[in-house]
Amino acid sequence: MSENCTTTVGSYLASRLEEIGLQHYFAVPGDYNLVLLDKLLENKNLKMISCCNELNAGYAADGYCRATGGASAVFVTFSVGGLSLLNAIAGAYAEDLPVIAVSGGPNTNSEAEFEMLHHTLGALDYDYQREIFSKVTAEAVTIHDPREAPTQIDHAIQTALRFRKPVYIEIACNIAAAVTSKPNVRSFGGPTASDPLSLKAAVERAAELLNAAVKPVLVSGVKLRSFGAEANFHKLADASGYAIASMPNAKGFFDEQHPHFMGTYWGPVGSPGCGEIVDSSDLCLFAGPTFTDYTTTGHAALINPAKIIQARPNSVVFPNQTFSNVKLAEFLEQLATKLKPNDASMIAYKRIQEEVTPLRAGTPETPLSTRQLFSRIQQMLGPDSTVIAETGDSWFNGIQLNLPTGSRFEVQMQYGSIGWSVGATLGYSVGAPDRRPIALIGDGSFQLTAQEVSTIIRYGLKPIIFLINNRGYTIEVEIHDGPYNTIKNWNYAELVNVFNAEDGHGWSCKAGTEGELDEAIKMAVSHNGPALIEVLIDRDDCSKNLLVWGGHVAKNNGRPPRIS
Ligand code: DPX
Ligand code: MG
Repeated sequence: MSENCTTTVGSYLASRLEEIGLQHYFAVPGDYNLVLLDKLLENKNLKMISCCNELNAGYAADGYCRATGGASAVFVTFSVGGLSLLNAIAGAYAEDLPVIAVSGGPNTNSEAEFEMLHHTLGALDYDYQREIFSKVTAEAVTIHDPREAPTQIDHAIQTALRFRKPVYIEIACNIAAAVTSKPNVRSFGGPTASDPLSLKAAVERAAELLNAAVKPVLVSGVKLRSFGAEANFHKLADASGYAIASMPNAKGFFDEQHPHFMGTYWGPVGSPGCGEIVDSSDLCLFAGPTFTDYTTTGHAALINPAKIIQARPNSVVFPNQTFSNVKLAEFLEQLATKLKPNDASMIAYKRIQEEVTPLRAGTPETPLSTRQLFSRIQQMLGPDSTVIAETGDSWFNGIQLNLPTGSRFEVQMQYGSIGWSVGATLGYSVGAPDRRPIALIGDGSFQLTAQEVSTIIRYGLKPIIFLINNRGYTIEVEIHDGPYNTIKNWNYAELVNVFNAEDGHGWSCKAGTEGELDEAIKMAVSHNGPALIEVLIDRDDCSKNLLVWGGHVAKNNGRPPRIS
């Protein structure tokens, strides 16, 4: 190869990451990826964010995808790093986030020489990490031959962007600096287009049924964002005049200030009046839904397959007909041009809509309750806020917030891995520097990934973290209680000083009363750096919705085995 058309494998990957819009990547070093990291550092348009551990780096990459709407990348060493990263990548798979997971790998000579290696299982197996990752990614490749690197890297990146799923790239440690072709001009498209015939037929069928329905309703689902269909869902909402609901894991994808927005459709724990209108509708279009035990409150939501149309990322499913290869965004956009406006469901909702009475604050000395905490958080929200709600009671309280136009909401409801939000808050803050994340994190969840607050401090990011100290795994208490739901208490607020050490600018305090909380919020909002408020909440203080939801989920988990 002549000099001007060559580069190294590591630099090739860096250039492609830059090309698809990344400005940062998350990394933990180890001897199998050090040369690769050297090559990445040579690219001055990409910034390395060094994390405390690989799981958190993976969660940060998840948060970065959510913030930018694009891909992210995370770099780890072999096995000890990779297998620690695995859970976060499984989460990204479940949540449709294109995280590019890159691991250093054994020297290409090791296999040929039957060499036993450190950090491995102590067996002559060099492929197990790729095999394991192949279960939680859309593509998993190992690069051993630098001449193949461009094809393998491009294919993996294209797969991540097209299918909105993570991919795994393993680069042998002696290949990262090996010579390969420079990246050549090409495009990396997102999801492919629909089959035109199928799209047309699906749109016509949907329009025919919806235009004939008496009280049609629209519900937004979680796949809308990953598959680039949020804007077209808004177009459809405007064109149809129907009442609109959001599924809980799609909160924030549809403007909650839209005049036709009813609230969250979540079975018995949904917004008052909303479930009644959806369930009594004669035809409901769900756009990008997932009907799981969690999103349907243990299947207590009355989803009647005979009365719904499901627009999925790649197909449209009618009560007794399916159209394949129809892309969600295209379907919604075309349907918007074909619907007759019909506000019958909205009129019905208005008749039963409940007035929201604002909660009156107590005295400054009143011990803090979850309700008062969330009424204060409600007042903090503006168009540049993003609420990041960890698994736990934060889901139920967070989902009840009324989001102003522009504000966003993040939840990992499909995967629900506690500790996610600390890393995700880091990655989100890096990916969206103009927004101010407000993270709602329970004490139990925080204990899994707490050290990543140190990285938030290290890079001078500015999230506000509410650390909700209710002395236990309260959501589990409501599903099924036992001694395992009590956790060791920590002085959470003091951790910020531990992580600040000599050069950090994190701020923190504890708040046990309403007055202390008001003071703490003022300080946190004006602090030009990360802030953590540890709020002291009674162990039994949880939202009514958690109690109801926990009962339904427990019943669903408790179904007896079918032994014939
Ligand atoms: C567990 C959950 O303190 O929140 O509001 O007190 O419930 P609440 P905390 O953060 O506790 C969370 C806890 C233990 N789930 O109640 S939701 C099981 C679980 C999980 N993910 C992982 N391990 C265990 N969801 C990684
Ligand atoms: Mg707790």
